Amino acid sequence: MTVDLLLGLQWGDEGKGKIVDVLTSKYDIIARFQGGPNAGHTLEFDGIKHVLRTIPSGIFHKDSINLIGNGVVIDPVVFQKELEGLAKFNIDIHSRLIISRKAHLILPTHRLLDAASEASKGKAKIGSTLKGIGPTYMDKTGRNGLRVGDIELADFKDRYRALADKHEAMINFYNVDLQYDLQELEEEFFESVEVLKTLQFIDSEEYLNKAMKEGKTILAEGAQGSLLDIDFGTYPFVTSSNTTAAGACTGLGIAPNRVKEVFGIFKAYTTRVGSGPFPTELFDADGETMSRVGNEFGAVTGRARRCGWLDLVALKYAVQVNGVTQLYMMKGDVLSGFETLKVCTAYEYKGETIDHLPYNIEPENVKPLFVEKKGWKADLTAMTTYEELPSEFKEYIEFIEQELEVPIKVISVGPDRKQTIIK
Ligand code: 2SA
Ligand code: MG
Repeated sequence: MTVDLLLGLQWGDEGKGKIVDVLTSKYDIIARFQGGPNAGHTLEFDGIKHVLRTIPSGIFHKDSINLIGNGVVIDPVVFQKELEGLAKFNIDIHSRLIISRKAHLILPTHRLLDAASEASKGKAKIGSTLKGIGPTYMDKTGRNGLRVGDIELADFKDRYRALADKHEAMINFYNVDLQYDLQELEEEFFESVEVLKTLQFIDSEEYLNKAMKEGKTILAEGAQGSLLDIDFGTYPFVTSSNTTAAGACTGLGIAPNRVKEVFGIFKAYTTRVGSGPFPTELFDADGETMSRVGNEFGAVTGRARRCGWLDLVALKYAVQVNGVTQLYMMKGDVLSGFETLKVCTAYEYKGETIDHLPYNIEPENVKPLFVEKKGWKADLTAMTTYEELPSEFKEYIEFIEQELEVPIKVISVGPDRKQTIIK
């Protein structure tokens, strides 16, 4: 059997959580392969809104197994809170959620190091979520990290101490003003580790490959977006993991030839939270409308997301790097009411017109070139079939399909599970 991938094609917050939730009934296993509690995957159903952080978005379906892969970084403290938040739903977490022993642990000092690093950068800060993501992946690649499997070792506390001491020295090195009570943070950490320990730890690569042999279906759920990929994103304003398709192979232990469909999720416009270049960003009333109507605030940090027109140059790049086979378009409903819509189809770069993403997309190097599309007035949120959609919206969709050369199979017109149109 094969694996399907679901990825965000922009700077995150495309609506991956909703789509995984909609799709899960088709899959036996939902697996997260990278990122950590920097993610905020929002799901809405039966009038309930819920934000997931580390736990895969299939957790609300009673027949699916949810797996946290080796490529994910787990903060036991945030994870415990996430479990507490799920308690009211009466989910049998212990039979539905399994965790790779090879996933790395976020220590309280990783969070502090994240804050110290950001403070030391001043205006050049990444705009990280301050969840300790960067420092944890640094320890992973630097071969210093602690993994979930280490919790089962007799000398876990010693290993913890050695790493935390090293971190303290590093925090001091940054020489920034940071107030914290490490003892308190550590007490909280070790309490949460006990909670984490009650879950099933597995060797996820073994588990998944065996499951495939047995004919089980797997959906790999990405977090953040392709333009935040550590290799292909707008470096250094990126996250610290591979958010693109290849990340699913390394983050789960799945061979590339096992991957079948790659579902690329994108918003009908563009948003970005945190620092870094954003060629189609708006600073006017149109941007404000997107922000307000789309309720564009970080699901984790509450930060206002920057908004702008759809950028097909960047999307084309993401489609290519991921090998996207089907597109899912989110939040088309937010664009209702605009007289005209702009779509960026090329950049002016060093006096030339280009249609690919250059090395440097800082505003002084890149000017977006737009085509205009006619807007529509109708409220889309109650529409349930493609036929019902206004002709201008259909033209917008078809234009994007032509430019990206990939079909748009699903159109989301609202946050609820039910507000999903299959084309
Ligand atoms: P980090 O914390 O080291 O991964 O931050 C590095 C950059 O990656 C961005 N990033 C995100 N962008 C969009 N959404 C994310 N998740 C939350 C959400 C974000 C929030 O779903 O809304 O609540 O603010 C996410 N996580 C990381 C981040 O903004 C940095 O630019
Ligand atoms: Mg999000």
